[in-house]
Amino acid sequence: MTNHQYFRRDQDSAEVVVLGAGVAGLTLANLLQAAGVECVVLERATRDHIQTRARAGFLAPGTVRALERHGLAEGLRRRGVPHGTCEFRTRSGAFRLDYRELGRREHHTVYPQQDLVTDLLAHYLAGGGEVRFETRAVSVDGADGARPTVTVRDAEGRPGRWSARYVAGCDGRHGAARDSLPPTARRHRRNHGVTWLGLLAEAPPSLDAVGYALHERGFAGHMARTPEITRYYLQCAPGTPADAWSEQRIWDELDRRMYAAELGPLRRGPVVQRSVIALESDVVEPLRHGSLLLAGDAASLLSPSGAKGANLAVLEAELLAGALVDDLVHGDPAPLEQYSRRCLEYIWRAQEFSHWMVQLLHAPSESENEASFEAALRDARIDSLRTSRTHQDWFAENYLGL
Ligand code: RFL
Repeated sequence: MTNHQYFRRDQDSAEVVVLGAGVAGLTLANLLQAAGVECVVLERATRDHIQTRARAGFLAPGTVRALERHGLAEGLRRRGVPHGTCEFRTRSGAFRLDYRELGRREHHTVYPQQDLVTDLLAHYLAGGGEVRFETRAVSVDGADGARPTVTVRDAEGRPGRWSARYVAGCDGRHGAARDSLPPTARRHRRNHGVTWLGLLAEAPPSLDAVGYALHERGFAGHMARTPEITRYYLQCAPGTPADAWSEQRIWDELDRRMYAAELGPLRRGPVVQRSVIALESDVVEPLRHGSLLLAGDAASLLSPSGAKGANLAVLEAELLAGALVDDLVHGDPAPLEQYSRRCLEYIWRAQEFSHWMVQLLHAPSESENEASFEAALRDARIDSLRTSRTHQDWFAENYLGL
């Protein structure tokens, strides 16, 4: 279908219009499709873009189980790699937490987010699902009525309109769903005052663990993605442009902060992707505004320190799909009425842990006077994690759970 044909009608319609073909939107669309609910996904980007956008990689056991329940885990079962160890490096040395043996004795599955998105998309399309790429939602109107509408623009800027019974805002933190919220919506925010340079290197992992390095020059992180690709993070000054550091400087700084002189050098390779990530968190409350419902990053943004965002997106999509099916197929509106409250419980638990991780990994301080106090608190926290089995069990349970 050409774009011309696509926009020929004044208004298209579907039972549920899903904004965004990310983890949340595609999980939801698959579940609705399986239950026979008519839906369409509107996605701003191209198919190629969403299938190559590297982000998360650590899937929690509950996420894997949820995807398995719905027959969406074939790819990650085949290519995902179990992972259950993290290593903390500080100026007093390194210690490992084999979290597979702690808490509930579960592990992560490392599977790149773009591969999960590719699988979810292929499954949805194979079942006859419809995704309109290069279709940007501009606004959602009439959410307080029975037929909300979504105004869209195609790649050439031509307008169109969709009407629906429900609109699922799964279009992330800068999407149209958030922009269309009524003034009664609350937004709880936190700027952690920390910035990371996020790097993807064509280099094999340098350790068989997630590496968290706490250094007086700032945090450095190491996370395996595939046998050939490793994600690194380097804390940098707020406002640093992504291309400010040369590759040489990046690797030298990573070596320094990861105590390579004492613990062994990192395996270097070309840096193939960089982004600047300001660590921010927020929560929208409530997640339902009439017939507009939020899920994923549109509902709540988590700092990537806790590796929770993609996992929450799957959990919320599953809850939302169940509630929409109950309403639209079984005529029971109660689960949809409880959707926001149920999600917010999970969201705040995840926020609490992510916030704890931010404080563990950094010693941010506005004031020179308090910097040494915060640094000492952080050392005490790390020491407790190193020595207390109770603390380690708590960590494992929260690191893996939702
Ligand atoms: P997504 O994946 O951003 O998808 C939203 C989709 O909506 C589209 N869109 C629009 N479409 C139509 N109209 C509009 N107006 C639109 N505006 C946007 C976008 O193109 C996109 O396709 O959100 P979703 O589905 O809510 O999923 C959330 C996750 O992507 C996110 O929470 C995670 O990536 C967070 N995260 C991690 N989470 C984990 O669980 N484990 C990790 O290891 C992990 N690592 C990370 C991360 C996030 C990172 N970034 C982005 C800072 C590492 C990094 C570097």
